[in-house]
Amino acid sequence: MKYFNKKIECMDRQSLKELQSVRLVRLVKYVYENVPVYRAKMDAISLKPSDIKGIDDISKLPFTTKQDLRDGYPFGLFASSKKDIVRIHASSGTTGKLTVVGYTKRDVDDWAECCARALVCAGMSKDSVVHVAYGYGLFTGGLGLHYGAEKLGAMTVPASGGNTARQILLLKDFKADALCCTPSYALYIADEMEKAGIKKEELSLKSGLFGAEPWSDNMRVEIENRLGIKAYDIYGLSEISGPGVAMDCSYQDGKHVFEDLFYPEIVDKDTLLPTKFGEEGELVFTTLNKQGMPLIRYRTRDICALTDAPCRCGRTHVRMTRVFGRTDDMLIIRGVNVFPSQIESVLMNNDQAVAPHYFITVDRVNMQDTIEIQVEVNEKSFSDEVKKLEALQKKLEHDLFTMIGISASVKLVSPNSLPRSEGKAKRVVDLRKPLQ
Ligand code: DLL
Repeated sequence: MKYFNKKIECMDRQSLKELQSVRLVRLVKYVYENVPVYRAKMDAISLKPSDIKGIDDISKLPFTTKQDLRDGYPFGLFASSKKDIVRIHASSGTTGKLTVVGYTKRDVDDWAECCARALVCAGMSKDSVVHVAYGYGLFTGGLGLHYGAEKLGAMTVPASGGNTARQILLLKDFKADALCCTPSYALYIADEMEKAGIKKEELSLKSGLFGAEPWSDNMRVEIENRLGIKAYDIYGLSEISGPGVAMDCSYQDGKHVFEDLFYPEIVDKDTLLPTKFGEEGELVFTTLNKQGMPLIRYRTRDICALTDAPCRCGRTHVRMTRVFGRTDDMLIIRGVNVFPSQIESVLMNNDQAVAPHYFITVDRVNMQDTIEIQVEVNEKSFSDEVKKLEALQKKLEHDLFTMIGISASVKLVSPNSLPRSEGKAKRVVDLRKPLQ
């Protein structure tokens, strides 16, 4: 069995706990002194940094939420001064405002280490060719795995997303060993290869590091068969760092959470009380070593369970199950995080033509997510000629793509044709089968 950092990844649980304790005590003092939001939250419950003596005290600390990040937009939760921040990433917020994350040099390095560990979990080494087809930019997928692959010493191909014909050409000609992208894009690549008459044997791929969206074991089997590879599940979120918070090992029986850096808890999704290993609930993380924007008990909204059962791979870090769902209304469409409120605000930018009544249908066709948005036009636009209505539809589709990054199909419907509800409006239906 190969590891990137055996000492840490296979550390005995007692030593790991001691390391986590030292880091947590240091972290709490650091945020109390440097982040007014944390100081205020702790003062409000009369909690002093000295009350936190070790990792077992973690549940005394208040939670942090996406709302806190939104309130502090853009840099309110940063603990380092701007001169020490070397990188910014961001992901969707609930109302179009981005959730911004800042990294110091050490943060970038720790994150690269996590992605290097993840690549080794997927059988990669410094002799490998790693093709990164996650998007580069504010999204953490591309640059995260890129830095990890470079840290490992692998030959790194920064393909980024899109232009699938070229991706296939590069995969083939550069003899990539690993493909990093969303699972849905991996299937799309397989489809395009089939259409172009390219056989999986013509590629040299051995592994895939797939994540950024929920996927199932059925999908894993499909990808593995169609691309002739082993498909690994990689988990992460920008707020905590990016990809590489947790990663499948070769036994593919839960993702090891890199616990020396990210302390995971599962809390009951209603009471928010800590649960026991094996119980399902909301995943909460504390970043134990971050400087730029450390987070204390950050509520991910992802539902899953943790296990501390020993793993045959020798890694001692706990494992998380697949993500079963979310506690908020965030949708993930082909890897892109979308809140219905963002869609609404794009539609309402065109309120001279459309009414504030819409209905979103998410589905999965041939393993690809689809999203259709029905929106009522107002009386005035309804009487417009067809050409004008077609132009409006195209404009809305274009706006949704440029502002949220999703290819949605917009269907204009007549005024008063969508169902009205008396209580809370139901505006989204997700027909994708629950993942198992
Ligand atoms: O998706 C980071 C990432 C990039 C992870 C590349 C893996 C690979 P965000 O855009 O902030 O970050 O979205 C984070 O995506 O809270 C989950 O709901 C979901 N997610 C990420 N990985 C997985 C996965 C990146 N393996 C949100 N399985 C998270 C299920 C996942 N859901």
